Amino acid sequence: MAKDRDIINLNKTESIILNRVKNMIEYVNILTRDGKSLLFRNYGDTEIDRDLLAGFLSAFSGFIKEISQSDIRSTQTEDFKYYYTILNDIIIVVCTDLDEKEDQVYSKINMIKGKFIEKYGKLLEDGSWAGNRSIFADFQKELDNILLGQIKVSIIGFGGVGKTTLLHLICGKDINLEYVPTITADIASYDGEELDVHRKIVFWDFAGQSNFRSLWQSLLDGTDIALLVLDSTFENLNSSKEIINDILDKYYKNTLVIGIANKQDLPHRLTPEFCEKILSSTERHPPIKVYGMVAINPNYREKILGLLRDAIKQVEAKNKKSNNSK
Ligand SMILES: Nc1nc2c(ncn2[C@@H]2O[C@H](COP(=O)(O)OP(=O)(O)OP(=O)(O)O)[C@@H](O)[C@H]2O)c(=O)[nH]1
Ligand SMILES: [Mg+2]
Repeated sequence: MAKDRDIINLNKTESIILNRVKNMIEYVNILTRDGKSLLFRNYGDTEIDRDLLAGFLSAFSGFIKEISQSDIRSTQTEDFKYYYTILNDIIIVVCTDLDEKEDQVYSKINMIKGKFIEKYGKLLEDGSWAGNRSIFADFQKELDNILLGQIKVSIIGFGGVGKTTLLHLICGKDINLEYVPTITADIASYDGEELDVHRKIVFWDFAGQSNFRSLWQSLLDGTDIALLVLDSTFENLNSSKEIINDILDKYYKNTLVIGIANKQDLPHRLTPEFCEKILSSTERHPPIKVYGMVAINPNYREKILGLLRDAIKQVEAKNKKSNNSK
């Protein structure tokens, strides 16, 4: 667990390319040779025709004899394409839209296969598996990581507003009261379990000092959720509107932005409601919601985790909808 929470400087991890291929996988079914489903995961919004699926599965016994362990085969119906491959006594079926690119599906199936072997290969090979399906339940998370990719959360805002402190609060790390300005950006990879997601979450903590601002637009690329952190002063609120006007509204119109009115413990701070009023006068729909925060206070951890949980649900629901309306 600890290794998932390490914060790494971006410079060392420039080679990380976030894997975000538009998801056109309808579902994944992992089953035994005799057609018993071990794990079924639906990624599309399409109602699965269970009868069709059952008929299709029963036909598998015929196909299976012909394929070897390294093969991936496919067959298609009017609406969907079914890819299948075997691993000892296990069959992996991936159902996709007809227009999903074959080489991408192949590479995902190979990743699924590799992960499956890593986790269960020994067990299946030495014959000690007694038919208990529940051991495959935690493979859901691996599937989600492979098929949906990671969730990118960008933490933006001007220098000293508390972005790094907020990241530490989220990750459950010790809070440093001394201000150490971030250089370029830091990335923290976070296991999503605490946030009820089966995907890995990657936080990008931007450097807010003025000499790094020219990087923001490109660093935001691929962001699912942007946390715009304010220090809740009037001056900062006004200049943060520029981040919305000049970058977010121009280049990331569809990215979910959440305002964090930080430093609420200090005197004469603007309320989150006031900040929300000012920020919502920009062109965004839905308007930006703003929440009060004290990032140096560990009691606020549950609050920020709750906000992230809701935001991720919102993003996942939106992704499903847009996949479905193509
Ligand atoms: N009183 C108070 N201080 C805070 C709060 N959040 C952060 N700070 C302090 O504000 C200072 C700056 O915090 P950082 O988290 O480093 O700010 P940052 O936004 O990451 O700054 P850059 O990396 O330069 O962009 C630190 O001294 C923090 O301890 C808060 O909620 N209340
Ligand atoms: Mg910082």
